[in-house]
Amino acid sequence: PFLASLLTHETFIAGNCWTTFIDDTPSLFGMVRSQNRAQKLLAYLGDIAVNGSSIKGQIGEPKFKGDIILPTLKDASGNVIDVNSPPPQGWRNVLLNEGPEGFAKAVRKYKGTLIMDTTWRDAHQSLLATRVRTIDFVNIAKHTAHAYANAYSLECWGGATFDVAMRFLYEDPWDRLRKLRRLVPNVPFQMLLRGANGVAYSSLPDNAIFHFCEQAKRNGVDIFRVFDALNDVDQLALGIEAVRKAGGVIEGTICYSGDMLNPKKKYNLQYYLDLTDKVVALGIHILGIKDMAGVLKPAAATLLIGAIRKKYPDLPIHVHTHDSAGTGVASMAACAAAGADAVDTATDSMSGMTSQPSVGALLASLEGTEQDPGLNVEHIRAIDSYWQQLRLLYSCFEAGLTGPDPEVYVHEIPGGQLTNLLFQATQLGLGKQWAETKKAYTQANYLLGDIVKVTPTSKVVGDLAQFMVSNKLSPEDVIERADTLDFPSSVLDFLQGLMGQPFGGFPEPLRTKALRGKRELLTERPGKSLAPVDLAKIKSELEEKYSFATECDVASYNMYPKVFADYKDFVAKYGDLSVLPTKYFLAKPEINEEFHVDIEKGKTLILKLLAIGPLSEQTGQREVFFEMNGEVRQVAVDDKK
Ligand code: 3PY
Ligand code: ZN
Repeated sequence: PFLASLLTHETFIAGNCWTTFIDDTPSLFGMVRSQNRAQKLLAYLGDIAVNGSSIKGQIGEPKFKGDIILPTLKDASGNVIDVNSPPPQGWRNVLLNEGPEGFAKAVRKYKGTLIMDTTWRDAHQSLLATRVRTIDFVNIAKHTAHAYANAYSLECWGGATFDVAMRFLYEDPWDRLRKLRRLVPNVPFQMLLRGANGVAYSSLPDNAIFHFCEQAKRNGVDIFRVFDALNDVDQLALGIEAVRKAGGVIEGTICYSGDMLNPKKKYNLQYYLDLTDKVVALGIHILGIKDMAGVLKPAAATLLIGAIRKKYPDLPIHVHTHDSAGTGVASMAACAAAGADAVDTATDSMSGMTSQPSVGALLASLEGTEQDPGLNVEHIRAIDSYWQQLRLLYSCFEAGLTGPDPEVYVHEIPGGQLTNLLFQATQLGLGKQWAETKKAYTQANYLLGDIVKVTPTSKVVGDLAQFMVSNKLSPEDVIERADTLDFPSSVLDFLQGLMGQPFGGFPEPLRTKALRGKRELLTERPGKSLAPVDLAKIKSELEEKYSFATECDVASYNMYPKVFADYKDFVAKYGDLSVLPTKYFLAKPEINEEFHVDIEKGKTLILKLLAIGPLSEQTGQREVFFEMNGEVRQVAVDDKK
């Protein structure tokens, strides 16, 4: 039966995607195992009907539960564009034809400033707790391939999305990547790689990072933005080598911190120029500048990009920012004018505040200049009409941001973390708590030596700040009592050197007092002392446990062993829920409301929730009745309330 499934499978017949075919097509094995996917889906829907959603971080139900209307794109003569027709050639075609070096040269030569759209990764990571699901990207993917055909790239993978997909959305991040890749052949896909940490929060053995990057490239990533949270060049070098070996475009990245315009601050122009020299020496295709907190003011942008451009006339520069202070558009326009080749924006309704600056606002700012990014404004707006609806569908993950926070220039909290900390403080119901958290964050940063703050070092500073708030500790208290305080483990990890070496060294006497001689201090990158993982052994163990495992599964397991195992258990119980429309993933349907789920290609379930039965005192369960393709089905559900 396996061979028959294989030989008759449409992808096999079409001869597409052969390299990832087995990874790509778990349904082959599903057919063999003949799981009852429909029954599993009903078990999930029944659980939601009785107990409500249990998705972490969800508050209430979506504001908008109507049908999502897809946009219509029109050509210059007003004719509707068939988005099923092949999209125009884009920068990915340049990459496929010319390779990473040729791509980098062509980007540098291009007159305008190109756009990377972050809507599929950083924008929802920063605004909606990374909760946007695969199905909602898939539904707009073909339109996006047409509208963003001249974009530098679409950021769609990596960062927190990998972890959150499995942990909270019960989705396979690799499946998302492959599905989108098939729908968007023309625009490069970009991911965020946390250097020697891959997409995890701490260093992994080197061979796990090499293996991960190989799978990422094979399954659809083109450009890898590689950074290290302390700008530790040894940590960066490892990630860069892994991308080179995988054949990806290396966007070697420096993280921007502090305020270059203030001569009293630690990170000045000379620091960034020296760092750029070291990163360029590693052999990169593109230089990334990552302003994760949105603290690169326009004048600093002009100075920094101008200086790097002067020193490296042929080096393509790509700048990332967040709009937390409200200055993102001005800063990106300044970068463009100073010679940046690409800058980051998000679709308008997913932009602003802790997300990236608005694409529409930047296009308007660059219109009529030499830096015009060459995107069709009407198409870009049409795509945004989709995201306006999606923002409301995901309203239950909003953190309640109401406007820009120029105080970011003081506390320097990265975009995603700012939203997170605000959400947590609001949940505690204390307005005062938020002001205290921000103040403590600033103090914690200085206690730790004014470090570069981005995942995972931003978590160290955040953890210390929360520790100070909840224990009512002043900075002086922390220093004085460091030898007796029970510090969060992330703080000890950082002080030990498990996240690399900070510029200017570790803070003393805090380090010695806090560690109390109990941990061995690291002076080299942590991955150097980690034994390689036995990839073949992990694969066979996973195969034994789940009867089937791919190289992508091995990579997921290496990054997050427990999260991966929990995800697999969830799927064994409820099936692959990535096919379920989001409103039914987050909330129960109305009684008798008909809805459709494309459970697999060519197989659609037509469903209705008919009734929720009374609570049985004996079993603690309720019977939930559905109509499925015209037949009544019932499931018994534990009432957890
Ligand atoms: C991540 O590492 O997820 C980030 O977005 C850092 O900015
Ligand atoms: Zn970011």
